[in-house]
Formats: sequence, structure tokens, C-alpha cells
Amino acid sequence: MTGAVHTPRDGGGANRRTPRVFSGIQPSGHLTLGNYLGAMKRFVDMQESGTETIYCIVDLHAITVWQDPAALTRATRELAAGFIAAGIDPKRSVLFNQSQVPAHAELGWIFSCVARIGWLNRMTQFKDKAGKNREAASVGLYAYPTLMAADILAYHATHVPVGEDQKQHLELTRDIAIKFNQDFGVDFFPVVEPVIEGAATRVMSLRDGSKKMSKSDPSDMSRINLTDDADTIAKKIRKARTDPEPLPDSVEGLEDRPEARNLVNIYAALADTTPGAVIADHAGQQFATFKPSLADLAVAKLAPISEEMGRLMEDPAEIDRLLGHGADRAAEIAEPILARTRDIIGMVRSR
Ligand code: AQP
Repeated sequence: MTGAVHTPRDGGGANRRTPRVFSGIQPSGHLTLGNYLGAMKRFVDMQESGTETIYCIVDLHAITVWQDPAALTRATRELAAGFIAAGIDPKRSVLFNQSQVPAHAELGWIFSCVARIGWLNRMTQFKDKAGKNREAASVGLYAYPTLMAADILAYHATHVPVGEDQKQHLELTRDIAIKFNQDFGVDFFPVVEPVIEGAATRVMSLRDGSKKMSKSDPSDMSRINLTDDADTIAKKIRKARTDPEPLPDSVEGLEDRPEARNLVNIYAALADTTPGAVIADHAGQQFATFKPSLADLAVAKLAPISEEMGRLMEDPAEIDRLLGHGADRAAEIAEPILARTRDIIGMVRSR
């Protein structure tokens, strides 16, 4: 559909373009080092930069694949604890779980009517997650990117820090915003900027350098969980798959060595430096020497987070209270944007 339903062009009060960051993480298992380096650590940097930041525990996304109810509850609280332990301040950032703000689901439906089936058919994450038996995948898994667009656009967010794996979904969010604006002749939804940067935008599995590290990988040895203790972290790094060559003397030498590159990138991201600097310090080293250095660094960076998560998890009621407060703040922003969206579409405000 094209053509203006509402003219003149919408420039209403909800239409803002000052920087606002939004991102989310699914409570679909224990947080991994991939989630931490690719997303959470950067969420903290954005909060510290003074930009308005909204972070969401996307439980509606998590149920696109089966979640045991008790495990979902625990994972939601654990993720909230992970956010706070990693440095997200619930007073400065808005931190909440998605299901508590109904605007996400409603705008998700509206965007399902804006997005085209052909667009969704191109999403590689659906193909990966649905696997061979696509007919048995949930409709929600297929429509996942339209809900993700709603998560972002319900807040008129302008910047979305994510890992490399979410790039295609963000492009779809941009397409949805552009199509909505064109269909209704408005300039209402912002065209978001993905923020994919740093040494660890794609942390790979410790068992297979061609697969991303993932919460739901059946092998626990493939990932480092933020809840792992020091011995487990050291064991997983010691057993991480590598090749027999020593570390090269330049970053170019890591090409065609996915496992070696992954460990160097993880080191760089944990040490807040570049892969080039890591190579400069460790050139020629065997993995028998490099892996223990990496394990020490990982334990030093992750142990305080893990300890703080454990402490916060002792008081689930306090976590729920903080999430409730975050949901109220989130709804205050999203509700007027959703109401304006309904007006633009031509839905009657009956009350
Ligand atoms: N391996 C990774 N490297 C870098 N970034 C990553 N992210 C996830 N894995 C890596 C980033 O973490 C954020 C939250 O991801 P998510 O939980 O919403 O979903 P996901 O990308 O599907 O993560 P998982 O761990 O693979 O979860 P499951 O197994 O449940 O599907 C995103 O910004 C993502 O880019």
C-alpha cells in the first residue's frame, strides 16, 4: 500500500530524533561471554557516555522457542542481575522485561502488517534456528524481526548496539520504518543506526570457530557463561579448540585461523585493546602459554560480575521491584508513541 492516509506530514510531539539507545537480550539461558562482549559491555559504555539508554529483557522473544516456565522466570531475574552486575544502573538506564509493556506486542502486530513475507524469508537467523524442520517452527520465530522492530521503534530509538548476528534484523527494522513512513506519508519512525563495533562483535564457539557462541548451544564447553566459576572458565579456555601453529606476528596471519582469531579477539575485547596490540604482545607464543594468560584475564574481568550476580539473585523481590519500576518508565515513553501510531493508521480512539 502507498499513499498518504494522514496529511500533512506528521511531525507530532512524539516524533523525536535526539539520540536514544535501545537494545535487548533474551532470557533464554545463562548469559554468555558473547552476550557480554558483543552487547552488555557496550551497553554500559553507552550509559556512561550520558546518552539516554533503554535496555530490555526480551522475554516475548525468548518464547519463540520452548522455554520451561520456571527456567524462564529464573533466567529473567538472572539476566536482570547480570545487567546490574555488569554496570547498568537502573536509575540511569531504563531496565525492564518486555512482556510488562504491552506496546511491544501491539506494535509488533502492526509491523507484521507492514513487513512483507519476502523480507522475512530472507532472514538467516530464522533459517539457522528453525533448522531442517521449518514446518515445525513457531510462527513467532518467523515473525521475530517484526517484534524486534517494534521493541526499537516503540521508543523512537535512534541507536541500537548489537552483535554482528543482529545486523540483518536491524536492516529490516530500517525497512519497516521507511515503509511505514512512506505508506502513511509521515516522518514518524526514525531510521535506526546499528552500532556494531569493538573487537568482539562476533564471539565464536570455543568448540567450532565457524559458529557463534550461543546460550542455547547444546555443548556447555562451547561457551563461557557469566555464572561459571574461575576453574570452569580456565578449563573451558584450556580445552578450546585451536590449531597447532603458534600465534602469528600480524593480524593478517590470523586469516584462515578462525579459532586462533577468536581467542585473540576475546583477549582484545576483555583487555579493552585491539587485536593488533594483543598480537604485538604475544607473537610467536604457543597456545599452551597464551591460553593461561587469557584464562587469567577472563577470570579477573568476569569473577566480580559473577559474584555480584549471585549476591543480587539472593533477593528476587528486589529484582522484580527494579524491573517493575523500569517497566513503568518504559511504558511512559512507549504509550504515546503507540497512540500516535494508531492515529496515523486511522484507528478510532474510542476512550
Ligand atoms: N557470540 C556473540 N558474539 C557477539 N555478540 C553476541 N550476541 C549474542 N551472541 C553473540 C549479542 O547479544 C545480544 C543479545 O542476544 P540475544 O540473547 O537476544 O539473542 P542471540 O543473538 O540469539 O544470542 P544467543 O546467545 O545466541 O541466544 P540464543 O541461543 O537463545 O539464540 C545481541 O546484541 C547479540 O548480537
